[in-house]
Amino acid sequence: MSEQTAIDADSVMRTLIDAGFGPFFGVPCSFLAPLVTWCEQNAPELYVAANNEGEAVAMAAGSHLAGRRPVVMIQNSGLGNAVNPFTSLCHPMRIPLLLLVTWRGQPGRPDEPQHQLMGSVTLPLLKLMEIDHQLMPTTPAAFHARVDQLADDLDGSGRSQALIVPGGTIRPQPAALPSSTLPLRRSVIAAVVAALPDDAVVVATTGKTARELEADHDRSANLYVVGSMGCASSVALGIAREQPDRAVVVLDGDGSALMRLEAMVSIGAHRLPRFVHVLLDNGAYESTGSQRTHSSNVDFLGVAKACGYATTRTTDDAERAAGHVRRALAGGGPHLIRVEIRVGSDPALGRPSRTPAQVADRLRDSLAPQPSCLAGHAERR
Ligand SMILES: Cc1ncc(C[n+]2csc(CCOP(=O)(O)OP(=O)(O)O)c2C)c(N)n1
Repeated sequence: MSEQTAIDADSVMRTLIDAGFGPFFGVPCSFLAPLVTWCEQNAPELYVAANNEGEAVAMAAGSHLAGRRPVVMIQNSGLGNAVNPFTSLCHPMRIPLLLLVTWRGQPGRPDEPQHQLMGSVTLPLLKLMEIDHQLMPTTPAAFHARVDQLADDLDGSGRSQALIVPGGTIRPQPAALPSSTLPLRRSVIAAVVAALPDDAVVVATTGKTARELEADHDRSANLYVVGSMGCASSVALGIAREQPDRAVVVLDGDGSALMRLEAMVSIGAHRLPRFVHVLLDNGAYESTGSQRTHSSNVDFLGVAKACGYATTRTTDDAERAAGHVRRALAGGGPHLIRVEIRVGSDPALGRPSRTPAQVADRLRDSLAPQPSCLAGHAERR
């Protein structure tokens, strides 16, 4: 789809609002960024930022019960997070929602490996969940006609309906970025990595964090959690439980941490001495267009303490962050180090050159007991 055939965010949003739709519950995808930007600029009260897609569906369900005609705007990757509230909340209660679902990994169009499987099962998955779906029209007139029809169908059927949004469907909308003197994520990552011993495992969250770590500091004990947003700290916990003497460092984002805040409960409960959770907090989902997260409303240090983290630190300085990491590695964890950073990255930032499976194999090899350790183990037995 070329930009000439793309529909503009203003037409989309005004048509939906005029037809009585709203509020709009969502988690960003870069394909939907212009719609979120439109809301932030024109009607901030109409956009409700959810922390994960299941929460977006549940809030929308409540909104429908309260007499509104809500819309859920999500990436197809997040359909995975939304299956339960669709199948066991909206379906039994006959709560019809309008969804705008992006189509990352659309068959026949190049995309990242983490989108490939969900891209090919998106339409069958919607069908299995009894959610009718069609491609989003790309002209204002066709969109208008479709929305009128959808409004009637939703009211009459009790079944949710989805408009599928392939890349390039919605014309880009420029978003203003706040100016700031905070450090960039890239410089914090550099300082933290320089503070680590060679055998430290570094697990990076999805989006630009993983991409910057790979671009600047690729090493065999790194794991780039390019998909499953929010799961990086849980993957790291699974590793650290098996090798509690090894330094395990998570490079997390605020949006990622908020998507699965429950991970902090398990991390706190495990009391692993050399587990270091570095939270790179830019207050935004930078990787999808810098939409605001709820981070400014969240006391991450307070949450971590309440969950049982042994130490919590916050800083807005890369070298101080590295100092906190060095001290944390002496033990007594788990540790949370929140680093305030600003939005910003190299527009030419690359994509991982190895496949996720190659990266996983390489990490598995570097975590495997070395022959000399095995020999020692055998002697002790
Ligand atoms: C389940 C799911 N929902 C949405 C996305 C789209 N997505 C990719 S990266 C990202 C933003 C991550 O934000 P944060 O962790 O704060 O890191 P930042 O991009 O700011 O570095 C989003 C929303 C996704 N990959 N998976």
